[in-house]
Amino acid sequence: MKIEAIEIRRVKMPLVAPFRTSFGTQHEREMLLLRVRTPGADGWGECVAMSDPLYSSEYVDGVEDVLRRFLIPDLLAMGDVTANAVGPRLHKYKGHRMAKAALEMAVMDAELRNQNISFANSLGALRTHVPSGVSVGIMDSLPELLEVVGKYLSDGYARIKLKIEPGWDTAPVRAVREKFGDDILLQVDANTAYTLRDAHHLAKLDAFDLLLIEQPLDEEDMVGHAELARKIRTPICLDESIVSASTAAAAIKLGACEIVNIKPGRVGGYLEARRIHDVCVALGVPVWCGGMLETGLGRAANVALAALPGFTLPGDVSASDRFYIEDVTEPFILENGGLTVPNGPGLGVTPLEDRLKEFTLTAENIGA
Ligand code: OSB
Ligand code: MG
Repeated sequence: MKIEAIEIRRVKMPLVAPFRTSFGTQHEREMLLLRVRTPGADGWGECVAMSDPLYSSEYVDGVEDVLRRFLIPDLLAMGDVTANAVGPRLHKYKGHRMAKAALEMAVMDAELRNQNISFANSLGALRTHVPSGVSVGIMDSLPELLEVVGKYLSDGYARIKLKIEPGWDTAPVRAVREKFGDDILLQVDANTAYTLRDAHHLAKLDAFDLLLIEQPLDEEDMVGHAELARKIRTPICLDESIVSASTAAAAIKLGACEIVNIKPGRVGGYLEARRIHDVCVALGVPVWCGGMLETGLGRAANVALAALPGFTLPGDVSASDRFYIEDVTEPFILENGGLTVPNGPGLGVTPLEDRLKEFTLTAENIGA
């Protein structure tokens, strides 16, 4: 496939409510969208990097720089490009997985649209509908938390994930269990807010029958997670620490996690995400699809990935209105506790021009 140009577009979208995690509070979502222009269809990529390097080392300005200076010129110099070739071609540039993932996603979307194949089919999806979990931010009070969780449960969400940090962990979990019972699927996400010295405290969560605790310790602390796993009964799931199929295999072998959160952006793209899925299936480790406040574009691809057979736990694939009043695409709507997997060519969704314009800060074409 010949690429004529690649557009880098910076967008900013208001959030329906502030989203607080152990690493900070988001009031709006600023991100990069990429459009790969081909003689046939255009392809769309969404970069999951956030404005500040607080969840990961990557951040919007840094991603834009590495895309402009290295990744896009190198890809354009290839001439004939396929989605499968993007990762190997860019491998020599260390790290920058979120930037690479966005580029690969856009190339893959263009390629699949031109071939009339959906993301879901291309990745090997089985299901046509996936259950939705929802990620609930840290709140100012327990009553406020219970109200928000109650609303998500009445919407039909299949699983609740509570963001936790020291000082906001056992109390919110206890309150949610007391109010909504032992049957709801419940898990927590610490985003690296604890240390091994907190092991005794984290063991108090064992009483609440959680599906998992996500990323309690530092992203580089694989050995610490393995140690913690011997001290608590709640299964450990890694998010930040898993950046490739080989780190996933290492974490599992070391006993650092029993469950893996797969976020395509964090691991360099949907193709590596599928390889992690395959490794985990082979080792009997359940996976689920993480989220990064995606627009309808990233959400469409995540829903397709979440439809693969190894995704046996509900993912952070919520409806568009969890984060946005207006999405850049037609909204994803919750039906029977989940979302329908798009089956049109490529992502199966396309930005609405007016919406795109409304949210765009800057847009520039980089020519071949
Ligand atoms: O750790 O899973 C995380 C959002 C931004 C950064 C990191 C995380 C999250 C979420 C929200 O938990 C997931 C979503 O998009 O629903
Ligand atoms: Mg997480």
